Formats: sequence, C-alpha cells, structure tokens
Amino acid sequence: MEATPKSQIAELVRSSQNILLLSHASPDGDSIGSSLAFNLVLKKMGKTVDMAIFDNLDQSCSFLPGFSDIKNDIAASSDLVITIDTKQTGEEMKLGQKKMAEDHKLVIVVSPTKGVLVPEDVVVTRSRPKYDLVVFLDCSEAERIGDKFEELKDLLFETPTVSIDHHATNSYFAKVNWVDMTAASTTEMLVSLTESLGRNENYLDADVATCLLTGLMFDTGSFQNGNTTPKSLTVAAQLVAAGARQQEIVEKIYMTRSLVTLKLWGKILSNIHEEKENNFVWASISNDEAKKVGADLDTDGTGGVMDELLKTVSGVDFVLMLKENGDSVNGSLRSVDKTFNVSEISKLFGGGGHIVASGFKVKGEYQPTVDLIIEKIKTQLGSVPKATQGVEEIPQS
Ligand SMILES: [Mn+2]
Repeated sequence: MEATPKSQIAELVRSSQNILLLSHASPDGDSIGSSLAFNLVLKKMGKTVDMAIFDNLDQSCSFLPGFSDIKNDIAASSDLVITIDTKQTGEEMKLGQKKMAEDHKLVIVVSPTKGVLVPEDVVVTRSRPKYDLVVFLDCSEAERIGDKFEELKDLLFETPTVSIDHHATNSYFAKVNWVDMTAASTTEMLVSLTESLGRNENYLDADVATCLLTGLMFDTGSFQNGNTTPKSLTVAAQLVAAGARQQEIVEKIYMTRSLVTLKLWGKILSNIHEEKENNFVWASISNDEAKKVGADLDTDGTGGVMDELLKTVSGVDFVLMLKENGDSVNGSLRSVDKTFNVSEISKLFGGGGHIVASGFKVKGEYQPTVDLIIEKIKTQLGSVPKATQGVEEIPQS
C-alpha cells in the first residue's frame, strides 16, 4: 500500500529531531492554534521545536499555551562560518591563531600544505540554526510566510519541507503535501495526525485540545459558516472531551473587546463606501485614523469587524476592507453572495484564498493605493468569473 501524505509526514516527524514550524503572515486563530498545538505535541515527543510567524500576532490568542514562544525571526546562531575553496590547494591545511592583546584582535591563519590561498577563496557567513524538518501549517504557498521568504530560501531549499493545509489554492510546494480541502481548519487535520503520532501515548491533552479547538472555531466562525461539516462537529466534540477549554476560548477571543477595539470598529464602519453600480461595499482605515481613537493597527484586531459586522450587509456581491500596513495596504474580502468568487479579485493583486474569503497586499502609500485598488476592481469586475462548483465556505486561512 502506498503511504498517504499523512503517514509520510508522521514518519518524517518521528525521524526528525530539530523541527521548525512556519505559518502565514496576517496570522489568525487557525495559524496560531495549529502552530501552538503542534509545538506542544512535538515537545511531548522529545523534539526540539522553533515556531515562527513573521508578522504581528493578534493578542487575543495570547492566553494559549506557548504563545510567547512564537518567534518573528529565525535568528542566526552566534557562529561565523568560514568557507574556503580548496580547489587550488587540496583540503589539507593547518589552522593557527594569533591573539593581538593590545587591540583585541584575533588573527586566524590558514596554511595550505601545498599551493596558495587567495582572499577570493574565502567566504565568511553567519550560520543559521539547522533543522531536520520544516513544517508549513495553514499555508497555501511557501511565500505566504511573508517578507522573510526570500531570506529563508536557502534554508528551505536544503531542509526537507512538509505542508499541512486545507486551502483549495494550495500549490503543493513542499516535499510532502497533505492538503485536505474538506477540512474546516488546519487544526482539524492535526487532530488525526496527533492521534497517529501518539501510537501508545495520548498527546491530545487539554492544552493541545484548546489550541486545536481555537483554530477550528476561528475558521468555522464558531461553527456558523457553511464549511462546518459533520466531521468538524465530531472533532470539536472530541476536543471538548479531551479537555479543550471552550468557554475560555469564547471569553478570550469573542467576548473580550477592549474599548479601543470597539472605537476602531466604529471608525472603520464610519468609512463605509457603497459602490452601487458594481454591487459591493468597502471600508478602509489608515494608521493615523486608528491612532486618533487610540488603536494600533499592528496589534488591535480588525478581523472581527469584517466577519461579525461588515459581511452581514445584505444585497451586495462582496465586501472589502483595506487597511494600512507599514508601506503597504492589506485587503481582505468576503463574499456576501456565496457564489461570488472573491479569490479572483485577490488574484488581481497577486493574492489568494478561498471562494468566500480572500486577501491581498499592495505596496504603496496609503491613500493613492486605496484609490488605485478600488479603481482596478471597478474596471476589472466584469472579467471576474462566478464560482460554478457549489458553495465552498472556508474563511481565509
Ligand atoms: Mn485555516
């Protein structure tokens, strides 16, 4: 019998010791929940684990165990690596060192036993930590990890990679790809992987279950969205039975809104524009506007205003929210007419996602970029095809 991607991933995990977990930029409950849950499981297996998400983290998930261990960089280790091209000399050489106490210098002398070394033969780099395995969680493409992708290309090239994801747009970029589009969230997939990894041991404890349930609740909109399947409900029941603190999730993620967040939502809602001719509504928010109500767009969540309020507007095809993010503008889209494929609009700007939820990022100064995005959508709308294959409702990521 041919090994399934899931069993191949289980095998790779068992045989690896140092594992790096990566997930997408603009992190959400599923990317954070899946990283934290898998981190706990791997640690129980005795693995050394690093988690990295190269973006600001939504603090509403900060109650989850391990949250503060998520890094936003993969630090170079303290070692310097000196690489010598030995084509002209052969590999045999002597290493010596001289300390120059008076000016704190250490001189390293490399003497080949034959031939001559020239400075051009030597390259000095900083070493990165070594991993046996890189696991991408909830990422449809490797590039979804964000700006650090270019910098990490070498590491990703020389390390075995696996991807665990539920996006229909997954490009099968890793060495082993386990993509289940019928799963409501990446954490739903991790439940069965956790079970198969813990052959004789139960790794699904209350902490792991809480992280997994967070992702599942997030991506199903607390089981309100159409992507909620009998399986997601069964898995949710299993997680609660395993001790998942469902009430804590509800309280920390859904019932706790700071006054600042409510003011921010109010500001966004006051910026709603209706595009009558093109049948969509959009709202936007700049850093300055956010600051005026005491909010910080990097840390104060805006996802809620989209999913709980904006997308409940009736009679339009879709809603769009634009928010200033550093030197770029981030766009996120939700279908209101569930046959309207918003991932096609994200594609206009190099983004992606699901039929009913998608996102993109455009570099440029805030106001001109907002104008440009709206103009482009209005002129290109005619060419955006409607979804034909029923309704797929999976919130972005
Ligand atoms: Mn997801």
